[in-house]
Amino acid sequence: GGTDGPPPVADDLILVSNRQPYTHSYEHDDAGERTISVNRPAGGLTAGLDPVMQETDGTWVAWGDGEADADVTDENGEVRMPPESEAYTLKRLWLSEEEVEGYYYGYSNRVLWPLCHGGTMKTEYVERFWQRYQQVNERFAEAVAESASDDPLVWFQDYHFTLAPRAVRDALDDPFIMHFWHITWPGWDTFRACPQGQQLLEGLLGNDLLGFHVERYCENFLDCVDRALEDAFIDEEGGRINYEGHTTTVRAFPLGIDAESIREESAAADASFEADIRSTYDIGADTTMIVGVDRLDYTKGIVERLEALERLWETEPEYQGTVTYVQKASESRSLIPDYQDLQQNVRETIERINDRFGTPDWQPVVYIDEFIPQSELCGLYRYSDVMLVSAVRDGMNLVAKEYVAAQVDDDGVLVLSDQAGAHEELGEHALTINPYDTESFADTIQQALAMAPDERRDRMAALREQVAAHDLYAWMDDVFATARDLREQRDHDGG
Ligand code: GDG
Repeated sequence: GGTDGPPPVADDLILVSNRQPYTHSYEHDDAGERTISVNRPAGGLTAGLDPVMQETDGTWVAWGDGEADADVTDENGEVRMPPESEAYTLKRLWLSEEEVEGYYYGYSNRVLWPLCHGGTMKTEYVERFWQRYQQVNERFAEAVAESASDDPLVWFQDYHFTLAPRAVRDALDDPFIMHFWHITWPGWDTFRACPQGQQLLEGLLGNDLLGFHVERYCENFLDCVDRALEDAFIDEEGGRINYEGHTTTVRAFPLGIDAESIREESAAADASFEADIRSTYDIGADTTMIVGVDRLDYTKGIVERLEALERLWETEPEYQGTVTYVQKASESRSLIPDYQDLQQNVRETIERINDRFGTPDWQPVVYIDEFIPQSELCGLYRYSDVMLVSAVRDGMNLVAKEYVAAQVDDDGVLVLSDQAGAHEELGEHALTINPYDTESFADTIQQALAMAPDERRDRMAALREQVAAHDLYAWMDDVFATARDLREQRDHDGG
């Protein structure tokens, strides 16, 4: 094709994600009148994709929830968003209680989530989970097909939609479909335990482009396809799979963050903000602050981290009374028993540590379980001397990157698990740990606490450069440029 300037992302972009960018809720004003208010995307990928959608006048398909959501949509579940510009269509799908239980809590989070993170012992192959997962994927695929024009670019997000890409391909005439997989892809020896493995792979091979965070997940995926699907042709070097006459390109696109906005919010959090945090959580002015920020999930290695800290306070008593660990943990998927067990385990471990070492003037571990606004989170990052990321397995881990972007004074130290995708990019300048190796993890925390200011600055400056250069917008450019190339190639090769 011709090259006159950057082509638009797509004329007809259809984005599909489980979570929606905007939710509606009822409020009561002073006069007692019921009004509907809109909640906007708080940050991360959703906030980043919203302006892309506004630019392209596409459709965003997602799970709509609640009466206020239903109140503002038409009979097709559609509403123009955002309210002030009505730039694109948000298409909401209503899920029944059974669908939510089976598709979301069931197959997505009790099968695919543990399976992909290597936890085959946590997977629960309940027949109705799978049935409802198939049913909901079918419904999302139908919604996409209804919204599509002649030449759509369909973009699926994450593991909730393994089957929909193939269904969309079957329903439309040569659509361009891509998918970004936000979690790890396991090796064959783990994946082969899944009874629905073949259908999952076939569903994903409905895509033209399939993205993962890092190269290793791409390799794992190719290997799984190679072993599970006899008729697949694999070009390992080019990352291409041909299956039943259709080609899927598999590529690594490490997701970045909006580093600039984190930097700004962090810079805006001044010394009085630090004093506020310390007084709110009763942390002495001279006490060193270590921080951890996670969704309360068994993949994040929270208990492993607490055990390493316990060992540090035990073997290096000079850190008793001088170092406090702040754990920000947001409750997540708490209808699932494994998550309830984790919550209890985390609380008990913290109590044990605080009982063991705590004094009237010093609490070793501070636990924050309420959601905090982005600006406060950035302040917490900035004024924490050390961040611990100890995931036992994690697709990327954006928290590690956010901490880096918030170090406007270049004086924090990142301790990072080699089991997180982020380690591929940040491992060289962070301090690496294996979350299961408690003794050496504790030593590494000590190394972080004792690091000379020069070394801290050098390491953090290198990390900040990396995170800023590979931010969310660079990621989007890369994804869309690849899609554009593949579409052009497809049009050139002819159908
Ligand atoms: C999946 C993959 C991959 C948390 N608490 C608060 C808050 N957060 C924000 C963080 C961060 C996000 O939530 C968590 O993202 P992570 O990447 O750390 O982890 P997952 O939720 O497991 O995400 C992961 C990611 O998808 C993207 O592809 O990196 O590997 O598992 O942005 O800041 N934000 C605010 N208040 C909180 O209390 N404002």
